[in-house]
Amino acid sequence: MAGLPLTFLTSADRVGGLPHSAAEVAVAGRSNVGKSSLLNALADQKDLARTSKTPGRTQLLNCFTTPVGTTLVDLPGFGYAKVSKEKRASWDRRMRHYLASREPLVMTLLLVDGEIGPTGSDRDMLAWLRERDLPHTIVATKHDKVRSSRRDRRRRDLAAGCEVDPRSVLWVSAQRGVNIDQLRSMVARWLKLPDPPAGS
Ligand SMILES: Nc1nc2c(ncn2[C@@H]2O[C@H](COP(=O)(O)OP(=O)(O)OP(=O)(O)O)[C@@H](O)[C@H]2O)c(=O)[nH]1
Ligand SMILES: [Mg+2]
Repeated sequence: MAGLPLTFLTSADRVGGLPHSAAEVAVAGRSNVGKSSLLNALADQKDLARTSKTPGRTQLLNCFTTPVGTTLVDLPGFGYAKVSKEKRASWDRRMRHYLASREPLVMTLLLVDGEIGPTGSDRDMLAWLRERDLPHTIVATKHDKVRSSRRDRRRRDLAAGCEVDPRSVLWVSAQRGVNIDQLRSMVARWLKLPDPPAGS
């Protein structure tokens, strides 16, 4: 499947600044977990979303649109320790307010670092989503960073930490393209994108 047809539309500092949407998917996760990199991999575009070695790069609600009027939002990362408490609290509020109030939101991808996750802040986020019955899918990132001999164990530990079945965790690598096609099909369905022509 080809890259998802996503175009940058706007960066909003609050939910009210986002456009009308027929259906929206959000990408959430700790700072530096690989949200923006994953988005670029899904779209098969190098610089669609800005990525950085410095955590805390994405601070606004970055909105991308599709040709069918649906949208995808790259959220600010949570749990970044190196900014002031106030700043962290303000990003966190913005993100939770968005998740709790954004009407077109049909799915949140909760990214967990495949090498180290889930952390306490990941588990907090997961509990918060579950409490509110918000639809979410756990996506583990950075598959390429874990040695193949360790992956089964890592998958089991990650799933146990998230209290889900190991088989339900999709583990991707934005860098190597691992399982990106599978995630693309899932996101395409949520975003109501037409099936690609056979053979493409
Ligand atoms: N090895 C490897 N590194 C990755 C992968 N995905 C992301 N990274 C690296 O992880 C770092 C953070 O990636 P970003 O995509 O900017 O992370 P983010 O979650 O958007 O971070 P914030 O915007 O700060 O919340 C960068 O140095 C990326 O190159 C991956 O699949 N494999
Ligand atoms: Mg980012």
